[in-house]
Amino acid sequence: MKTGISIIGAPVWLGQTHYGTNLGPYALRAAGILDALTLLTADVIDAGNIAADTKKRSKQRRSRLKNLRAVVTANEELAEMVSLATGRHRFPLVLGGDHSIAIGTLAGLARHYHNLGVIWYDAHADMNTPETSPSGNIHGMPLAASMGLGHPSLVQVAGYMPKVKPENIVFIGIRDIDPGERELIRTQKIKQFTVADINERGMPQIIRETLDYLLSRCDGIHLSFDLDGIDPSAAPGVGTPVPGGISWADSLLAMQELAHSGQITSAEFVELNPLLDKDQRTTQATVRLVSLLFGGSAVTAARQELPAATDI
Ligand code: B3U
Ligand code: MN
Ligand code: MN
Repeated sequence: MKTGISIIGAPVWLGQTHYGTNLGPYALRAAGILDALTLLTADVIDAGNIAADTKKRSKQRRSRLKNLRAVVTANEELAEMVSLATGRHRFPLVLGGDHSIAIGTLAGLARHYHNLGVIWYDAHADMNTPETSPSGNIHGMPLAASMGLGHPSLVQVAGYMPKVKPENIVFIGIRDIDPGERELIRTQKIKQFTVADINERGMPQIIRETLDYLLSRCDGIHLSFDLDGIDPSAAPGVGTPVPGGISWADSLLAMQELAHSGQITSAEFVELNPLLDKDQRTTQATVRLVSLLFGGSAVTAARQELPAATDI
């Protein structure tokens, strides 16, 4: 049983090339994520942000990986904060940041679980290695690194490897997959649900199948929610939008079904870029999704979008 929620901000953008994902935690706090959660569960702590300087590009010529040193430093620190919260039996809720921060989140979590399950809600598989990456962006590599594949300093964050086993991963919504990633998914037999599967069977059923699959072998389940998993029409504020995504309605259903199960033990919401957003839609969407994940009703979530009293 988790005793409360610990919010941890990871303002990182150097895992990709669009400045702005580092502003995600600030935008979400400004949009009232703390109040929204406190209404649902009294015990919410804002643990603040990782302190690492994540603004400066690291000078590292000759490396295929962009900003390797800065990304590793941020993730080492994040791993410690996540581990601390988990060790206190709290629910770590990590606010990104680009998806490279999953390396630190998973490194902090997996110390506490024998078989950590991971739901990877994303347009991308994030399973590239330095050899297969088309971009050199580390946000396309966190899942491979967490499985023990890739650059030694990514693989060894928090001093051990691997963090996640392939049979404990479920992809939901992936649709932009590089050849090397496709090969890994195939050879490692990683479970995946596409948008077509969701349309065919309905999101509640997909979530039930996901949980059945993971619960048979896992002692904790982490939700790694990349906002670009959602269709860009509902979540435009991301650096790499991919059309044909999961609908907004299905994303709400996914959170409700996960909340209903009571099985999620940690979560992170990543890739929100407030500078690329339209009318704060993606920021607001994230607050609604997080609220639903913690048992908020769709009505409560909708109420957060009403104008302030002074505007009426
Ligand atoms: N798979 C590509 C693109 C990408 C991955 N994650 C995002 N984009 N958000 C890569 O660069 O690895
Ligand atoms: Mn991702
Ligand atoms: Mn993505």
